[in-house]
Amino acid sequence: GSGKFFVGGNWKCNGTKESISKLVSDLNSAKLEPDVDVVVAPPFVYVDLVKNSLTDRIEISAQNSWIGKGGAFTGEIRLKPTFSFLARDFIKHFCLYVSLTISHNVEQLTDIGCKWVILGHSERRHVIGEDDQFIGKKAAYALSQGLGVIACIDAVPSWDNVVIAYEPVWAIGTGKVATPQQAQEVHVAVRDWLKKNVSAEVASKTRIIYGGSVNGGNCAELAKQEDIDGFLVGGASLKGPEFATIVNSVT
Ligand code: G2H
Repeated sequence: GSGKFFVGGNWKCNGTKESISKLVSDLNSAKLEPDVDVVVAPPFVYVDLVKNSLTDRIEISAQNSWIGKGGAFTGEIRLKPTFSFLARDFIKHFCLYVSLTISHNVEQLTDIGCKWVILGHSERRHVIGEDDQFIGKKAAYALSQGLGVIACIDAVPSWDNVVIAYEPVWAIGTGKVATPQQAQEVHVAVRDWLKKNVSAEVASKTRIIYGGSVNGGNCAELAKQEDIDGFLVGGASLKGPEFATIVNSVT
């Protein structure tokens, strides 16, 4: 695999103050392998609660961000990323998240302590109707923050904080997980794509993680695959002990 194992918990649109406080306290008391990057993405309304109560061992992600500066955009959330990239080619071919680190400028997300944002989730594309162009705009805004807009991803200024998640749409929230072989095959294809379109170095360093019905029972076999560098977990990330099992499946 590439780099440090990465496990993200995407809580999606779930939880109440009560259930989230319980989840946070379970995560705070869970024993987590030290050599794994662990990130959780709470619903926006609970980000502050989570930030203030969750151990610093776990970083916080947003589940979405607006395409530009703040202003008259009812219901949207702004950020100011240090970089991003236009992932159109990927988005066309794969069900994908782009996670990127955001800067220390005081914008809403950073103001409340978010370090990551998820962009391009298929639920936002298929259910909410975000298209490649709109997702591209979000990425373009990020790029406009002093970094220039790129139309192809070989101009990404830095890949150090980019994590790519492969999620077969039929496996999202369905309980049907990809076989380790199926996932491995696609991860290799994504890595090859990076190699051809970006560089061999980026291909070997970028973490490619799997998402889609990952749980405490199937994570170990998946984690053994050479090109699976971590997971993005939905349903099972709502249960603290099970999420910890997934974090600790690092091989
Ligand atoms: C797929 C996944 C979250 P679940 O979106 O990455 O959700 O694990 O519930 O299939």
